[in-house]
Amino acid sequence: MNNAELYQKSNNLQKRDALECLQEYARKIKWKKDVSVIDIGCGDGSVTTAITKKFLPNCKEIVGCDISKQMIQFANDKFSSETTSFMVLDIEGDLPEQMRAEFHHAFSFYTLHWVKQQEHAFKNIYDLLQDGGNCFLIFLGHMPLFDVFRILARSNRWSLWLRDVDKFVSPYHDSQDPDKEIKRMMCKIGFTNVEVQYKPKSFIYNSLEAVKKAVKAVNPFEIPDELHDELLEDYIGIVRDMQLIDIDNNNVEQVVVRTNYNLIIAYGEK
Ligand code: J10
Repeated sequence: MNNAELYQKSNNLQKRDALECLQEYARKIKWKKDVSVIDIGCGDGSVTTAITKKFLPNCKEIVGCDISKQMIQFANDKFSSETTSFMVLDIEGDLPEQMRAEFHHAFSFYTLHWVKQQEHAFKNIYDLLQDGGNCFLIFLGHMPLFDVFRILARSNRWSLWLRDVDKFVSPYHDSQDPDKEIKRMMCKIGFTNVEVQYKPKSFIYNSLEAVKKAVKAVNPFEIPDELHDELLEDYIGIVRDMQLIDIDNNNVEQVVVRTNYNLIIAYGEK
């Protein structure tokens, strides 16, 4: 997931959810004035800039961070300004000392489902916040994309390339009560006024090409470029077997691919 240009063109689902969730939950967030903000897992920087800043008119400083050097390079080239900067940071790693207790608000959109050491990442988010600061995090629970990856990983053709598939499945994909699990973890770390919601969502792609681009933009597996098209064809074959593809006869035989998934929305204060 290092191709910023592709990601920027094919992240409509992620952008829609970030915007919708911020709109819906803005009332619950205790907003501060002249704030310092961190956006964890900022990717290409477009959500940090276009969405987060809309909700933060009094923002003194916003720092977007991501594990990918290529994404950060792209974000700095395209979106950095006097108040906005981007830096490489692995939220699962050790925090630089100077970042501790630096921020009033921490946001994270569509990142934490890639993180295996959940408690370590959440503790880091807690440590990034000043006393009285808060975090607003959205990430995936159950998502059919992970089922398709698992099915591909069981096939003879792809088992070698996708051998570490479970490294890339959301820790909450198979959970019964992820909201309770996360609330318990956040309270244990020390967060207060914790609210976690597990919310069913749906997104429609209007062509198979759009699905392929969206999958390619987030594909975490290291496979040679020349195998990508074949992998995406096989991905679509499984989506077809899962009966997620419909033809809309009212609209000149338009292809409709519906994906139903569950989003985790978490808020906590320090
Ligand atoms: C940074 O963005 C992400 O992590 C987003 C993810 C993992 C979900 C992207 C959703 C896609 C590609 C749709 C999958 C389509 C299906 C028909 C299952």
